Amino acid sequence: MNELLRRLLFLPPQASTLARDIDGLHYFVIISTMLGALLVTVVGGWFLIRYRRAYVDAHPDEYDVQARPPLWMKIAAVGSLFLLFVIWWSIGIRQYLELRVAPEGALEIYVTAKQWMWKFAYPGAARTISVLYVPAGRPVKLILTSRDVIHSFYVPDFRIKQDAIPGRYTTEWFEARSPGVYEVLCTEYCGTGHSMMRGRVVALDPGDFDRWLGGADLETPLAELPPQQYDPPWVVGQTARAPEVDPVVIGERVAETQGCVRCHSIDGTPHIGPTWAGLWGSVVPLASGDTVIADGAYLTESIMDPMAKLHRGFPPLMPSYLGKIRPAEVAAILAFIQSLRDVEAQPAPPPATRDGGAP
Ligand code: HEC
Ligand SMILES: [Cu+2]
Repeated sequence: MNELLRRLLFLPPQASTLARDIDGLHYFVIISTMLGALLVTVVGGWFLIRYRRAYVDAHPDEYDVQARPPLWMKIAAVGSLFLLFVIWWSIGIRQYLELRVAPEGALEIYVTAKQWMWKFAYPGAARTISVLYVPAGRPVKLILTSRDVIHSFYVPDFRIKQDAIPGRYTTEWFEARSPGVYEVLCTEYCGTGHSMMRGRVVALDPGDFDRWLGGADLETPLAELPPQQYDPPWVVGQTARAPEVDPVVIGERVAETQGCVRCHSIDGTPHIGPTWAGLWGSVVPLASGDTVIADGAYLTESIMDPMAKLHRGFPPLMPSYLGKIRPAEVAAILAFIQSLRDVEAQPAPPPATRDGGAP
């Protein structure tokens, strides 16, 4: 019955312990409204025929136009509506409490939403981005907040959805029934990147999860994930493994998430801003006529206060990132730019010809 209705309503798999109860309520609401609609239709139809004008006119003596419904009928009508309310309310409050109150001893994971990604912090020092690792068969409590606007953490397969609100902590909990990969969506419109604000819950075998939290390698389960759907975790701290804390890799990732690469090329092709290929250590001609060596100090200044020194031949389009990226991220970007030191740069076209013809 459950499975039939689930398929009939095109609901996703019931992958959490709560999912079935929530679907049960869903079925109850749908079935009772359908029965209600059916009742109204049948009674209305019967009235339509039984009391049609031609019949009533032909049999005036059969009708008492003064008739009023007896008291018992009024009480029954009001009473059954009230009963319906009480039944729904008691089912609802039970499920609400079950949904809201995490069981004792649930694993607590902090979730920070920001435009446009999810960050997860586990007990200990483990951190991941976009991919939430949890043990299957154990309750997990999420404590959510947002760094910017309202987002909403939604896992359709688990039937859980909760807003993440800046300056506030909200919670939700779930227990994945079995190991697997489940989709995470943001369901609060949060800006231009909203539709890309996706993630995954990877429910691991509890033993695997403990090993992962302890810093062990997890090649097998992760390798099974479809590659195009899987966003590799950025793990720092206790569970850090060499390739993931390589600042060059992090820098490249930050440059992508922050949108730097929309204006800066990394392969030397001309773009809106100066290419990063071969930039590190080069002599930069400035709009003021001076030159400057592109070292860490100059590059940091260019990111935080881009108007202070303008690269000659480029429009003053670069936005300031002061307060928008953390010092560690700046350092990672610098490491990334440094790694592009030996990439051959092509001469940047003067702005006037940029629209005129392809170089
Ligand atoms: C809207 C386009 C745009 C975006 C986005 C952008 N930049 Fe720029 N950037 C420019 C332009 C144009 C210049 C050249 C003018 C200037 O020096 O301010 C520049 C200059 C720079 C320079 C100095 C390079 C030089 O040759 O003088 C650095 C370093 C830099 N950007 C880093 C970044 C980083 C890091 C990000 C992302 C966090 C970023 N930019 C995002 C347009 C952009
Ligand atoms: Cu969002």
